[in-house]
Amino acid sequence: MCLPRTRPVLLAPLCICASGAARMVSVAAMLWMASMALTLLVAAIAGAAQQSPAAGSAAKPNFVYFVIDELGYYELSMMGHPEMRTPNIDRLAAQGLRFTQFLSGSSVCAPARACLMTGKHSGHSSLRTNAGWEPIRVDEETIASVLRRAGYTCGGFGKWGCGGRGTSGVPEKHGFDVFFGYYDQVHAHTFFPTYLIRNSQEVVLPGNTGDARHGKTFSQYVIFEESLRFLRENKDRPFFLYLPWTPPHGQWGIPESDPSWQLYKDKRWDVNPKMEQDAKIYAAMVNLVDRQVGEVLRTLDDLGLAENTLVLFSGDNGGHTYFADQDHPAGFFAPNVDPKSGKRFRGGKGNLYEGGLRIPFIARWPGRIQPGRTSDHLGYFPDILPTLAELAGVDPPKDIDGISFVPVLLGEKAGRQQRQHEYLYWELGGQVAVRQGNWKAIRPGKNAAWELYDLAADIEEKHNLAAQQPQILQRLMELAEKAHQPIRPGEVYDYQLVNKDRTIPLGRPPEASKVGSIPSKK
Ligand SMILES: [Ca+2]
Repeated sequence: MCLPRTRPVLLAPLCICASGAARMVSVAAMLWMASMALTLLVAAIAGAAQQSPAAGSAAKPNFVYFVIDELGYYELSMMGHPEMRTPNIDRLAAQGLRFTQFLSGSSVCAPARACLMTGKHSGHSSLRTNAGWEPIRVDEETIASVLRRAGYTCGGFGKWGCGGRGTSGVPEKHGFDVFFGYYDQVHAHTFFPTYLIRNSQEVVLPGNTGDARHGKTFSQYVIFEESLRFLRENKDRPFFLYLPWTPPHGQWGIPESDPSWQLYKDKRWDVNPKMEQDAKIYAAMVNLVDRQVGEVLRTLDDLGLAENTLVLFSGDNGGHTYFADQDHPAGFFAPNVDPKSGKRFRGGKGNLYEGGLRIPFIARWPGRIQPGRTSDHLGYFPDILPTLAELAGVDPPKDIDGISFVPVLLGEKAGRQQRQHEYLYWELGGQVAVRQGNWKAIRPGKNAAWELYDLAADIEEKHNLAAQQPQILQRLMELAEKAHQPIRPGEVYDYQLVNKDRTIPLGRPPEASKVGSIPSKK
């Protein structure tokens, strides 16, 4: 900062060095120059220190990432959805870049989150089922542990899903300075738990009795307030704020006084009456999330952080066909149906057709990402880790499958071309899918025949080309075989603790058929 002011002064003594009388001046000038050189050296060292990860340079961008549980590709008002009201998310997209084919790492919560956090696809990840308590391995790097190496403070607020308490997957052992909310996904099946968890310690929510749908303390309000508190407390250092919020995932319960509930409680829909209340709460929760997204963005503005913060927004898996019936086979809110064209991504949450994988994905960074655009870049959850690592100036782990999409975000300013995936890969139970360019091969079940689709011509995956294009199918099947490695799972250290979070918050033992297996010590 002081260099421009000192330079003219430095030049003046040098100009009068011609005479003997000036020699004294010359010696003085040399001494002065030496002292200046020392000053500059100290300044340079100080500057370097400021840019070092440990010192936390203001030049490093902050990251805020909203991952909204179950939010479907078309469940935003900007996509033309007739019922959802999402003005703040719509504005976020208008100020940034919306991706049209950014895909989840899996089509259910936990495996998707494992791919997101570790940068690996589901043929390499350590967590591939959706039991909800299963852990990633203790030695695995995550987005948070990588960013922490770059000097970031990392906070997570919401639903973790990469390892219950008492396992090798707890977030505070994977780079998070603080994680507050639900660790086990079954715990997250109620918005009125008796407690939430902060860094593996229980935090009691006053007035909740264990009733899954009613209570005095609505967890999302508390999680939201903690999210904002983290922002304010860490405004002066580079941070990663991870917001895997649970709404609009069920079970559905919302405070009667909530403003978003007021918008929907009197709706008269032709939904199955048994599901009407839940459907209204679902829609209210989408609006509630939007309100809270708006609050976070306002807080970034108020703290003067918006310009130096990359905000990412996505769902976690493809839209669920919630509240489906005979009249609404694609789900009452049709999360995978384009309201404008009527075209539908096939399937939904739980399978590997496009409906299970397509998620809304938005990136905003004022001054860095050109606003108001869409991108058809083909990417998925494993790409987030290397992207944030590159922007933070730190090397990602070598064993990841993701590819940084910084050139897509920054355009020419990135200074290089975007690398593309040779292929993308998914597995879930007996299902397998592999995509190369616009070709997608899918085996929808363990004993099912392989199918092949050309997504450029057939986004609805209606025309199976397996018989017409056997060579292409063969190539994709070989890629799938190459991509799969046997799972190396994490460890459970305390079975009692794992079980506690799956049962006590609900006030009753979970139904095995609904929540998956419960671990027991062998
Ligand atoms: Ca989910």
